[in-house]
Amino acid sequence: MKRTWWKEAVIYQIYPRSFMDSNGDGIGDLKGITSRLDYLKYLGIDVIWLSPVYQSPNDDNGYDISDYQAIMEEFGTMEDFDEMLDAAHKRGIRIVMDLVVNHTSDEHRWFMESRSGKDNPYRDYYIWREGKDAETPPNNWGSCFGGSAWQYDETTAMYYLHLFSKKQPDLNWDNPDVRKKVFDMMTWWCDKGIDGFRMDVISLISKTKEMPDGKINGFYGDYGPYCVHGPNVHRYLQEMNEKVLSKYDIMTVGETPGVTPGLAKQYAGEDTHELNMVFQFEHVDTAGKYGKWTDEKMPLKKLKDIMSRWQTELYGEAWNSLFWDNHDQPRAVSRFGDDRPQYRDAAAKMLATCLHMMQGTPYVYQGEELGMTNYPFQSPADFRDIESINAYREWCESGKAAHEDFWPCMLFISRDNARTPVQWDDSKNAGFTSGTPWIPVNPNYTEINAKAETADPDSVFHYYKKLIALRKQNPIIVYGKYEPLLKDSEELFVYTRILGGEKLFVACNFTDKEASLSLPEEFIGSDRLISNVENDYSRREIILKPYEAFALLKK
Ligand code: TEU
Ligand code: CA
Repeated sequence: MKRTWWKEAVIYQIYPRSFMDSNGDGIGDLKGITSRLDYLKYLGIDVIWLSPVYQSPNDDNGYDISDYQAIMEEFGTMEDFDEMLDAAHKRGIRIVMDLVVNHTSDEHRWFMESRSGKDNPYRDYYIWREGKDAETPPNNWGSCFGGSAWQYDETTAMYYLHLFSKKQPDLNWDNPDVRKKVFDMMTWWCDKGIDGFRMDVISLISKTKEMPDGKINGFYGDYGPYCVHGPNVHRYLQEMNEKVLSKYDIMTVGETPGVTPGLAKQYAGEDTHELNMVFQFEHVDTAGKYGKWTDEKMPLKKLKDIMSRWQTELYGEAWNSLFWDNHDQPRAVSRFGDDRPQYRDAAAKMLATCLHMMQGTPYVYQGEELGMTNYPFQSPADFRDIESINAYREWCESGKAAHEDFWPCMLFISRDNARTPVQWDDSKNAGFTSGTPWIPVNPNYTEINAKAETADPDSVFHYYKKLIALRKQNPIIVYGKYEPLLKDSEELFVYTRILGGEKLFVACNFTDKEASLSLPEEFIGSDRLISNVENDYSRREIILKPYEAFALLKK
C-alpha cells in the first residue's frame, strides 16, 4: 500500500455559514474562518474541507452555484479568500474546496443562456426533454428535495432535469464543452494554490441516454438506475484526472451516493487514476417508511457489519473516508451515541475512538469535536433547510403522514441539526455573531462550547486532539490491517489492527449499560493508548462502563 499525506491526514469540515461571523450580519464568513485558524491548528487537523463559498442565490446554501470563480457576497471577497488560504498555509493547514458540478444554479450564466432558446450555444449544457404531453413531464422521476425532477420552462416549452431543487439544473456531462469549462475552472483554482476538491454527488454526473420511468418509491419514480454510477462516470473522472488532478499535489474525495466497496475500488482504487477516496453512505442510510425520514437508531450489529465490510474489502486496494456526520446529517452524538447530559461526554468520546482507530481518512465536522448535539426544534417553522421544509410539506401537508409520526423523524434526521452555529463560548449567541444568527444557536451552548472545552483537559475537545495526535505517532492507526471481533455482540464494537509486529485492540461500548469483555490473552498487560474513563485494563475480565471506549497497543 502506497503511503501518502492524505492517508495520514485528519480533515475538518467547515460549513461557512455557521462557523464564525466576523461582521455581525448573523452569517458566518471567510474572515470569521481566518480568525479561528489558530483554534484548528491547536486541535491538530491537517486539512479543511470548505463547503461551498462561491457566488450563489442560496436556494441550497451554496450548493447552487451561479459563478464558480467568485465568492458569495455574504462570505466576503476574493481578497478575503486569498488571505484565508495564505493564513491557513502559514499554519501548515491545507484547504480543500467543494466542487459542485453535477448541477449549477439556474442563475448561472450558462443556464440563463441555455434556457433562452433552442439554438443558443449553451442549450446543450443542460438536459432538456420534451414532456410526454403538455402537462406531463418526460418521466416520473422525483427530485431529492421533493416534487418532480423535471421543471417545465415556458420560453422553449420544454423540461429541464434537476435531481435536486428546481434551482439546481443538472449539467450535461456528455457535452465536451461542459467538461472543458469545468476542467478549466478547476485548473484556475489549483493554480491559485488550493489543495484539493471534495466532489459533490460526483457519482451522479453521467446519465443514460434513455430516460424511462423509474420504480415508484414514495411519491415519484426512482432515477437511481439511470443516473447513479451512469455509463460514463469513470471515463469522465479519468479524463478529469488526466487533464487536471494529476498535475497537482492535491487530494480528492468523491461524494458518491450509492457506492459499494466494489465500485469504490474503481472510484478510489490505488491505481485507477480517478479519485483518492470516497464518501460511502451505507452506515447513514435510513430507508424507512417515510423515505429517508426515520427516528430509529441503526442496530449496532448492522452498523458493525457495514463498517467492517468497508474496512476489510478496501484493504490494500482503495482508500475510504471515515465520518459519522457532516452538514447533511444529524449530529453524531445524538444519532449514534447518547446526548442525554449524563452520557453525552462519554458517548461523544466513544464514537470518536471507534472511528479514529479505523483505516481511512477521518473527517471531523465542525462542532463534533465539542460533542455538539441535535437542536430541540419546536415547530416546522424553525427549519431553514430546503430538504426539511419540502419534506414536511410533501408528507404532512399532503396527509400522507401524521404530524405526530413524522415530527420525531425530522427531529432525529433533519440536516438543520448540523447547521446551527458553532458554539464558541458562553456569551450571547455562543460567540458566533454579535447580530442575529441566520439559524438559532442551540440553547445548550452555555454548557457545550469551545472556550470551556479548550480550558478543560478532560473535555471532548481534548480527547479529539489526543486521537489526532495518536494517528500521527502510530502508523498502525493509518496502515494497520483491520480485523473485527465479537461480531454478534449487540453492545460492543471491538476490533484489532495489525502492522508488522504491532497490534492494536479497540473496544467500544455502544450502550448505556455496563458490558463485560474478556480481553484476548495476548493483550493482557498491553499499553493503554487512550480511554474515555478510568478502568483497569491489566486484567482479563473487564467490565466496561456505559459508553466506555479504550484502545491498547501491544508492541
Ligand atoms: O448531498 C447529496 C446527497 O446525496 C445527500 O446527502 C443529500 O444532501 C440529502 O441529504 C438527500 O436526502 C450533496 C450536498 O452535500 C448537499 O448539501 C446538497 O444539498 C446536495 O448534494 C446537492 O448539491
Ligand atoms: Ca458575516
